[in-house]
Amino acid sequence: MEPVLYEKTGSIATITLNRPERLNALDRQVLAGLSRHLQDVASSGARVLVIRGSGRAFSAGQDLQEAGSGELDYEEHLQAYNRVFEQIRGLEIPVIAAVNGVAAGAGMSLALAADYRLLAESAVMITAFARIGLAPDTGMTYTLPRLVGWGKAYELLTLSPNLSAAEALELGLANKVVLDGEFESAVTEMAAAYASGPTLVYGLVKRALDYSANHSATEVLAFEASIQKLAGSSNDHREGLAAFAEKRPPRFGGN
Ligand code: LHQ
Repeated sequence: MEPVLYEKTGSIATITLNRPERLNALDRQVLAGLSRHLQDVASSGARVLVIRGSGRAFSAGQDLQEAGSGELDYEEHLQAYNRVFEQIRGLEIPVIAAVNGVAAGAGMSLALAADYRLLAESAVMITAFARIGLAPDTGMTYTLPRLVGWGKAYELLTLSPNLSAAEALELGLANKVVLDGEFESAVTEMAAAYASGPTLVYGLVKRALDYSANHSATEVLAFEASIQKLAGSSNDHREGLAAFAEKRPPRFGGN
């Protein structure tokens, strides 16, 4: 069984972590597959990527059997995780984490690396690292405080509570929570909404938010002006103006 699946339907790409019997725990093979498929996505012409898990989990994080085998040099192993984080953050198209069940440790880190998190009502988020005597990794100390604030990030990384989907939503870790029975259709609907949007602009939004995370207001203003120049000469902007004038919904081509 392939540990990571890749599928492209129209302009929607989907990567599925596929070790359901291990709650989609991440090992070297999974990380290599994930990285390869993220590479495929970048050149596929897809306009949105969905990352999800098979079975009842999103991902339980690092495979603890592999971690316990004594074969891993953690610093070296983290390069594989870091590459995946950088690949997700480097994609210009929206990345939706479709969190169908538990997301723990580096599994939660992957969900936080995505641009939009859609959770099933029964999903659970657990930072998990400190529970097994580990420090956070895979970008969680970058994403988590930016999503929930410094103090809450400290609390979640030290006490490692099981966060329900409702709690995740309240904290800003989830963008949307839907009933378990409506999860599949909600994922498809959200992916389709992004895939028919002004994809070029979505890429610029991602760059601008990344940029604003560590630049001054003056620098951010200049960056905004530079990307607006790009957006302003896009087909989608022309289409947006035409649709407004003609009082009809826009048909964005993503360019
Ligand atoms: C698993 C796992 C798993 C293997 C469930 N591995 N089998 C770390 C080290 C090195 C460098 C890089 O970075 C990292 C980062 C990290 O990700 S550290 C955090 C690692 N993850 C965890 O500590 C979470 C461990 N799992 C759990 O605490 C529970 O399984 C959760 C809360 C996720 C789910 O609990 P349950 O719903 O009660 O399921 P379960 O525990 O019964 O798990 C089902 C099966 O999946 C079970 O196998 P079995 O043969 O007994 O049916 C588990 O052993 C297996 N499994 N997580 N990470």
